[in-house]
Amino acid sequence: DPYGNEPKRHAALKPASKQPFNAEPPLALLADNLITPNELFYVRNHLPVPDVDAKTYELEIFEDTMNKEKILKLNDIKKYPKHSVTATIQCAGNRRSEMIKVKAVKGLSWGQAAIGNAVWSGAKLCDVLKDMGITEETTQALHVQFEGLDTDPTNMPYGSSIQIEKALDPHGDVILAYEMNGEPIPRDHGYPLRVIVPGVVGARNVKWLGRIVLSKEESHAHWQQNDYKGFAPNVDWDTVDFTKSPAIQELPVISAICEPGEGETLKVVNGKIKLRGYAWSGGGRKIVRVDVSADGGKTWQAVDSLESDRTRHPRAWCWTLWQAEIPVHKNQSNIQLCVKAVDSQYNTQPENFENIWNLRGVLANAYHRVNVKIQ
Ligand code: MTE
Ligand code: MO
Repeated sequence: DPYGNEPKRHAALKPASKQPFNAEPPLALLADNLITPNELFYVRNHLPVPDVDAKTYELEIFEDTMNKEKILKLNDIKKYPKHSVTATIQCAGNRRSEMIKVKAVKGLSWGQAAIGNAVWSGAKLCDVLKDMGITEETTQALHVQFEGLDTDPTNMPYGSSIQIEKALDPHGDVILAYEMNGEPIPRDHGYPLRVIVPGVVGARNVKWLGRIVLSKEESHAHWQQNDYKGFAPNVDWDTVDFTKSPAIQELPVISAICEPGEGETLKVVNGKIKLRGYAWSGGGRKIVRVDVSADGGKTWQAVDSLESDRTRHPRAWCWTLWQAEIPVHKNQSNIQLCVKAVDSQYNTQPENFENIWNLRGVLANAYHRVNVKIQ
């Protein structure tokens, strides 16, 4: 049984699938902590979790255009300067369950909690590469491919790739991480080593990292070539050509209301109700504003309370938690709450899912709408 040796999971994680294990925490809990506790961090596994022995673990790095190779043990990686980065990781399919309401899509029906924020510590990939003599001046590689130690029944590992510019940029903060929130990375999240690519879609943050290949070509893996790409709403499974869209890298701006939840009945206090949630943008863009509405998006107000870390654009990898108090009229019984965020490039979110529907249900970042009753 390939799933006979899975790690223990927190009872609060709600599985979207059990084998492979995929689960998200309750949305209300997500807004409690700027740093998501390890045991409540969403889990997205495509394959069984490998059981890796840190003592015998080896990472292979191969540069194809210079024909250079290096093998590193975990202790070799720990000799490089330890760098910590607070980075939010989000699955491309986060909030897919809302897009599904427009029309069916293929993929796990994630709610709004396939996202989390953690402090990741390890060696900077650019330091390790520099040590191998791999720099912008020397390499002709265009992509950095990552392979996991998790394999499918035909022995193919999970894999994906990022662009070389991101990997070599010291301000890109790409990390070979062995710690998550000050602890060894839990098995579900990539023990003993995972690559963290801040600002970039979860799928490229490869867990149980076994091999890195610098190449003129992108990863040939399914998850780079035939998955995690966006398409126009008219493209269906009969007409889709995966070679026609680029692989998703940086994610667009997104936000969600974590509390109240859909269908809740709320008490009005001093003519106002309370909302909390998160907002985040990919590519190191900072959240500069969050707007909320209590009338389905007709009128808006900016929220006063934004909590994040002190990083700036274009290295703002950490999400923003927000809290708002919004006036409501007592004579209304059913209202629709909405949220949209604005990032440091003044990008904002699309109004509805009809315009951004795609067959894989990715990039689901329309306004988050929550219908509630007023007491
Ligand atoms: N890495 C490996 N080796 N295998 C995987 O299945 N899933 C990817 C990515 N890295 C995956 C992987 C996807 S799609 C996401 S969204 C994130 O890991 C999820 O990370 P998490 O489980 O730590 O939240
Ligand atoms: Mo994902």
